[in-house]
Amino acid sequence: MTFRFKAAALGLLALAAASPAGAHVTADRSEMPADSYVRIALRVGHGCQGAATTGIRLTVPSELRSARPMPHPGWTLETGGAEHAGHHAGHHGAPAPREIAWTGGRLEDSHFDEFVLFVRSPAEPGSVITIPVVQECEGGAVARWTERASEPGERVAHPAPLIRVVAGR
Ligand SMILES: [Cu+2]
Repeated sequence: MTFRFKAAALGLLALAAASPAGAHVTADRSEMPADSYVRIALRVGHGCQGAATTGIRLTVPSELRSARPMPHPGWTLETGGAEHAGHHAGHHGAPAPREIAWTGGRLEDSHFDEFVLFVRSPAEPGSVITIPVVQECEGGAVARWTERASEPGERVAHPAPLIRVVAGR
């Protein structure tokens, strides 16, 4: 990793930390230890410009060596595209899904909820993982939390949840 990229990543984390609590779709942690099994909750702080949330779809970053979604009462859980099976087989040989979706529920715009993953982090510290999330809402509205700033201090309208991989214990 180049210094420039590291600096950009640090700037991103500063931005993520500065966003107001409950805003957007964010991760409940800004760091995770390398080479560990880690729980990540994706926090949904509001709907799509007033519309209730009816679906959360995420792309599992290829850096994660496994990812298990927690079922969410009242929502249908689907996983797809076990693309990493060749390189990153999960525990007991189960492949990591490429995509995870919770759909068919209803989360009011004024309410808050968390959608939980249990993942195996990358073997080495130093990177920043992006988890792109698409939020679907009533009436066909969609919010894509998939952007990542390319320069320190750059503001993006719809940032993806970010987690820095740090040295393990
Ligand atoms: Cu927001």
